[in-house]
Amino acid sequence: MGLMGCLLIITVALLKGATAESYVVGDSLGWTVPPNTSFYSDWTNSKTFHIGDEVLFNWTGTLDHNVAEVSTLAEYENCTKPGIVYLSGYTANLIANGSRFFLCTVDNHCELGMKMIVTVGSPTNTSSTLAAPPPSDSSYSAPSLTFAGALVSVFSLIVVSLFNYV
Ligand SMILES: [Cu+2]
Repeated sequence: MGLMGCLLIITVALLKGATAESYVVGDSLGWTVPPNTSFYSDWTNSKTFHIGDEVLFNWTGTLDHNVAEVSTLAEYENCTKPGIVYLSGYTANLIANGSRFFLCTVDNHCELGMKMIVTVGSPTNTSSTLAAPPPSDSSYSAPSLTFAGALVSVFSLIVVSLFNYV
């Protein structure tokens, strides 16, 4: 692959990084009882979520699973079952900084690791077990988006310069 090809890929990767992402939870496994209890935390740890991204919960066998959201880490750790559950195809839109706690309420799936914390920015609602995060500032997202835009602009300039050089 030539230099031009490399530069093109780099440019595309950078532009992609600056736009909202849509993630399929668990990738090819989907949302199901995982092979091990750290599967979904490993999955979220491999991602960096931003405001505007969305996570899509997909599984086969409509009533075999569901997705529900609890509001605190304690509820999450206790596998609390809220009244509202969603079916396959549910999309959670990440519209604010903080942590969101998802789990399946079918049987003991949650205890088996079918649970997931999605965090945008600094963790929140993580009272006891995790270190207390600094107070989150709702205006923080604006400068970070601007920064991402600036970063892309700078890299675009570099890429254009390199193209001229080639
Ligand atoms: Cu389940």
